[in-house]
Amino acid sequence: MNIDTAAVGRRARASLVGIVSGYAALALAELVAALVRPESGPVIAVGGAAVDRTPAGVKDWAIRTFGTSDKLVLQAGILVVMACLAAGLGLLALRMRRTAAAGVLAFGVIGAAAALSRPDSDAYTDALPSLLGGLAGAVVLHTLIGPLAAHRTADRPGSRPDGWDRRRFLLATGGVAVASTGAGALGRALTSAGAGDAVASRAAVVLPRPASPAADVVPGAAPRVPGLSPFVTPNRDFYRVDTALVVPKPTTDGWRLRVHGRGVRRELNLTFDALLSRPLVERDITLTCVSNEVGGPYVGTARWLGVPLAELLAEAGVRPPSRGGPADQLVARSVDGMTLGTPVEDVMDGRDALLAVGMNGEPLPFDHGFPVRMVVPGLYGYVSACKWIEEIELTTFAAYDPYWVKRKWARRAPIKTQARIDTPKPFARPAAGTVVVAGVAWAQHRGIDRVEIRVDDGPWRPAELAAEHTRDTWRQWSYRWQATPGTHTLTVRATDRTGETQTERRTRTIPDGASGWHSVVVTAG
Ligand SMILES: Nc1nc2c(c(=O)[nH]1)N[C@H]1C(S)=C(S)[C@@H](COP(=O)(O)O)O[C@H]1N2
Ligand SMILES: [Mo]
Repeated sequence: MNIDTAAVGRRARASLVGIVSGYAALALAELVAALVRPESGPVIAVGGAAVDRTPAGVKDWAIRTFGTSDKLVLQAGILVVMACLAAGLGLLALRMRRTAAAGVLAFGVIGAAAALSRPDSDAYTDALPSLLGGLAGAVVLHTLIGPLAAHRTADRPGSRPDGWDRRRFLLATGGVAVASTGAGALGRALTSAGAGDAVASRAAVVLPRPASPAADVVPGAAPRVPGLSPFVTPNRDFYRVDTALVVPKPTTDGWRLRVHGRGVRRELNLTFDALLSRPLVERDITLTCVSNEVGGPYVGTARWLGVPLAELLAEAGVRPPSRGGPADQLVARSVDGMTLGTPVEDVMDGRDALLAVGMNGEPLPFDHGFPVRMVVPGLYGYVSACKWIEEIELTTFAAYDPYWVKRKWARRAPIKTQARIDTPKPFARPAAGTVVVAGVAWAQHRGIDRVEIRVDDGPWRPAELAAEHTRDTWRQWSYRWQATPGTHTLTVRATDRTGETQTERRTRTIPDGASGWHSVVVTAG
């Protein structure tokens, strides 16, 4: 067989030209995005648009499978797909130079459309990075492919002679790659300089002392059992769930909170300083994500410092529906365009609904909503815990569906009572004899009354409950198990203060949170 090595080499070079064109497009887009708005760059725009359109089930799977690195996996995936498409366009360019260049431009148009479709996009300039990047990529492809394409048609009159210069090809291609890297790096540098302002802004925040401090967590509420989650979750370990591919980095200077809508008699427009100058309260509250599977990790407790939201609403003239107010839904909007809807009644019923500025003694971390977020005890995060908040609109459930509700999640979602076994871990091999089984149980704002353990199909036995800190926090429990050699299934269930015991029925997380009992299988030996 006779392999045409020249043809193979030409195709390889054409693919390379395609990839370099794509790279040039992305790099220039990155630079333009740094000047326009970092989130308007094509990878973030396409990734974000994909997140917006992902069916709830797939998103749930992604969160489950990749955890907090789901976003990195998504971006890496986009880059791999783009590289393949670019190589394909390079090959196509050998035969159809103009069509392939138009293809690169078309991807720029798709990126621009994605950028404009994002909820946080409010200016047509968001289309610029992808459009200019696409244009640059098209020009690069058209130019670099020229000599390679000419080779094919060298016998046609007027075209370049055969034997196109390898050195010139490498110089041109390498030159474009180097220039692109420079443009991309400049873009990155500009973007992180912008983020630097936010870092300085956060570092400059001095949190006032609370007018109403949280009670100390008594030792009885936080027993020391190896393997048991700490009662207060450190910020660095606190779960993070959001749609933001680029963590928003607002500065306190530019931040305002607008409160408006139905039943608002006096609109509010608060600065960060105005918020901090109000009497602050400090509360320990356990947050839970509706995407948390039975036994899952998306739950944590923090000491929040913030402004009571009900007081602020009352000042604006808002009344809850039970006192004749016309709005039953509070829609919180973040700087990245997220919308979360919370029952006005819940926020104003006396519970510690907060506009939080502090988390475990420091200003909110960027990942957790700096400078201000909402926290409402008893409600899943997606219906209450708006991070990077900048607007509160009073409306009705009938008039408006926020982001997750548009995607088939429930309008109202109080947290379901749950218990989790932290230790022993699944498939652990403890020594037979006394094994301490321990974990956490939560039923925020109702309180946990009882936790029971079952070994295999035996009877339910009461676990030892740690003291209750507040009914808005989880409660720790433990159980001294006399393990006999062999493989056993440990199952836990909790009963909340309304007297309701967790149902055994396992449900998916969609539409309003998973139910069912957590169990682990261990082998004692
Ligand atoms: N702006 C914004 N706020 C948001 C979200 C989001 O995607 N964007 N996700 C919500 C969800 S689903 C949860 S569970 C909590 C998680 O808060 P955490 O990341 O600080 O743990 O934030 C909520 N607030
Ligand atoms: Mo969530």
